[in-house]
Amino acid sequence: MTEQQQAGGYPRGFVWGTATSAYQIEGATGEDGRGPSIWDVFCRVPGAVAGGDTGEVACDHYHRWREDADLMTDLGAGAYRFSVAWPRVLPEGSGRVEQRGLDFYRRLADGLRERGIEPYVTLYHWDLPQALEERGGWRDRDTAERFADYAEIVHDALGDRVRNWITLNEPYCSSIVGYGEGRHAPGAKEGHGALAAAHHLLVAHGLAVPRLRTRGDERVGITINMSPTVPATSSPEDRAAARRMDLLVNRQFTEPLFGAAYPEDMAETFGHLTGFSFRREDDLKVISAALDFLGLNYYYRIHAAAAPYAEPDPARRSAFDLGVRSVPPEGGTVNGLGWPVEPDGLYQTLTGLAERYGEALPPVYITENGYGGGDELDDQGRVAYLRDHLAATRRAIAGGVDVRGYFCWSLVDNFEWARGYAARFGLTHVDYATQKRTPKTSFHWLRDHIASAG
Ligand code: GBH
Repeated sequence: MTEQQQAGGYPRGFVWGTATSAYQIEGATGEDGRGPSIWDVFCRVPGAVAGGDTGEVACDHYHRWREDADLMTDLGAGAYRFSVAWPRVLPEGSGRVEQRGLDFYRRLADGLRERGIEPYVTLYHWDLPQALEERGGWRDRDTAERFADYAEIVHDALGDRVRNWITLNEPYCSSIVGYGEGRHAPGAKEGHGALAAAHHLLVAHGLAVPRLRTRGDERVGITINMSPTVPATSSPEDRAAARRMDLLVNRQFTEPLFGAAYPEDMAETFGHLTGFSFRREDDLKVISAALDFLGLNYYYRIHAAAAPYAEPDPARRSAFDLGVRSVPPEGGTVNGLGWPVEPDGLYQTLTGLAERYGEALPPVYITENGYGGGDELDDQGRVAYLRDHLAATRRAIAGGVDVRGYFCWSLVDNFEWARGYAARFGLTHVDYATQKRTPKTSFHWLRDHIASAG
């Protein structure tokens, strides 16, 4: 072990934390002047969310955040990644600022710092103000400009107490799942619109970067989700399918960010969706602004096989409809939601990023990784998941990848988007009837692991 490495195989100063997002935990959606977001609206669409669940109350974190911060202290975490709800700060998306919304996050950041916990603030975790969606949402370039304004407003209010900034969480989900697959808000199934959304999210990120750097001591990054794609067989058809999926989920985002280029197979894969008229000449320069870190969310690997397109007419196809079917390996381990458990995919993602982008890749923080299950307290599946993904992380570090931190998703069970409250990712169980928090076995396991890592 080198001098830089401490006991347990983690580098000196390695950051340990948990992650959450505003709509998934805060509740209090009608309080202190908050405006509606696309998720408030989407949750009311019949059949959109399992059980008809909504984020109206969620974990009531808006009122119980002190108790949740105490849980972080018990865990021994030195950092916490949370998101700011855009519609709390700007109820109409732009224009009038709601001071009470900003005050909540100032109190939260102060409460964390009093406990020795460093805030990592995500500015956008999917809760677009509904007013902006009504003007086109992420299909429209104007939303990117509005995001940069919003970023500056939050930075002005919190910049004296927050140093680590994450512009976006998972632009793949906000664009392709929201505007292409339609399983997330705003529930659209579009081709061109979903690709435009992906592009405008990247532009929004790039425009916000300089607006978050006005003090000089900030560290600015973006969080993307990555899923390595593996062809189900070695047939040329399955290999081509895996490559299309890799473009959709991964390279569409990493290439502009770290390679300052659009992937060469964009036209071949998406050309039928009426082209790329949303691109402007200087966009790549904006998008590829140098970053202080990359936030990586890793959950699973995708095993891809060629399949018939859902929509035969290419002109009417959604961006998600790529002639690919996901075929998890038979007999493989899965989590409680049926997602493949493949820690090697995390190692592969980390080493693959370092190989592909070299010096252009900033230090990496794993900003989410976790296990979805049911309401068990003795969550051995989650313990094994964390143990094995942390081992994969140490292996990547030993192999030379600059990984600086690990944030477990999630601190508490919460509103799991289209799956509602039935799917649970927490280290801490939440009884939604009483809001009682109970640390699970995995909480104690991670606490001991953090303590022994020093
Ligand atoms: C993250 O997304 C989110 O950032 C976080 O808010 C969320 O709570 C967490 O993961 C856990 O899901 O439902 O089987 O069809 C992770 C990326 C992309 C994973 C969409 C789930 C759908 C798989 N997600 N994907 S499935």
